[in-house]
Amino acid sequence: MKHTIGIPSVLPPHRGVKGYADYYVKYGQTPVPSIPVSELFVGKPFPEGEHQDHPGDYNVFRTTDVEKRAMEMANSDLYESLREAAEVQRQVRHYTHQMMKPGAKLIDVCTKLEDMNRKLVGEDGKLRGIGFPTGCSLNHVAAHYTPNNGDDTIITENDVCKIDFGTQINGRIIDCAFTVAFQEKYDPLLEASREATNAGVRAAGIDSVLGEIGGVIQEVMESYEIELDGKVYPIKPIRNLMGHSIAPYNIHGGKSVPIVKTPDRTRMEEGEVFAIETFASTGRGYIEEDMECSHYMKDFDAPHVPLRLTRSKELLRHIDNTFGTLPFCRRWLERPDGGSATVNGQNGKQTRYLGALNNLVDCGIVTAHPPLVDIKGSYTSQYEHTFILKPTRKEILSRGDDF
Ligand code: 57R
Ligand code: CO
Repeated sequence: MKHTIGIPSVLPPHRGVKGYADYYVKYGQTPVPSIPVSELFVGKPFPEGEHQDHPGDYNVFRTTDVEKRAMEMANSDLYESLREAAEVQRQVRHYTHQMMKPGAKLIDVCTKLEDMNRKLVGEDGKLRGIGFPTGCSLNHVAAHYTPNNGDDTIITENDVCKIDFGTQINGRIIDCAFTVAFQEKYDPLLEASREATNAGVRAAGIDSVLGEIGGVIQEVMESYEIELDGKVYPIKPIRNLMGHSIAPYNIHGGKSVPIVKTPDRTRMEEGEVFAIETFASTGRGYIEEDMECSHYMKDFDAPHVPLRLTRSKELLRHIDNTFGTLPFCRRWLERPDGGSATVNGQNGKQTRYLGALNNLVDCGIVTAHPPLVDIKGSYTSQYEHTFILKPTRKEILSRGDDF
């Protein structure tokens, strides 16, 4: 097969992305990626994301300001970690697009995606690895679904699937998401969240007001409608789901970016990293928790509670060593490596751990994050990008030729 840069040599089998080229072949990567991204850029800088100016007249001075430019030079190590993680994400995304066909088993998609993520990032315990479990939520399920072992769900022609995954280096997490569908009728639903996310990202910058970004997102989202089986539905933002700031080893860094207009006057600040994600729905535009839980996370400010049960103590030690405060899922605990080969070798598998896990949840050390669902019969879509507010400009780290 000949690989021409810029012309897709592989077309996506689904409708959620603009198309993609195996652009990374120009960096020396194999068509099916196999080389850790760090090895592709020895002695060279990692590719940059998309740069945009900070919006607002009051920010115009930044692009040329000597002091702001000097600060940016001083931060290059941080930007290199983020850019490397973002390049891993783009390559994992390209690999994933090819797997998303009707008939694919979701647990296989997630396992292959995660194994590729581990390989390309060069998994090394908590220093570099997966950022959080791979979401592959279907239809009315908006977020926080990944299969537990024994779940044989297969993606079908009629499904709308949100792939949401993370990569981290030195605790710096890149978080991105896109939606997969196979039927043309879903295009407006996908476009609504793709364009709303892009509008939210464009409106974001130093001193942007969070509640106003929500207004921009809402306006774009609500300009869409969709006809499904003869009925026209307005497309709504899911008003209780939000984008979020990202801090080191903390996927939810403390600030939330609403996707509807709110009175929140909190502002974005220089240096912050944000993930803007928008969710479009044909349902009520409001989620609640439902179904079996797969996602868990140790609380960033977990209290130090003396544990009575040996099994709980041992599981907590395993979580501390393997994941720290990064989210994890049940599938990972049940791998031979318990979630990390560098930390546990092939002797990390947790067995009969569910009681201990529930005990850690009851003690307030670990939080359970069950799937978040809109009403049954509805469809939801999601797109998400991670960006950093650098002193002179913002950089949309996760931007690729796919979305
Ligand atoms: O993107 C425990 C995870 N994230 C995995 C990923 O915020 C994340 O609006 C968090 O595993 C935890 C939100 N929640 C309301 C119910 C308050 C969500 C939006 C979805 C998601 C998964 C997310 C959120 N916050 N951080 C990443
Ligand atoms: Co996110």
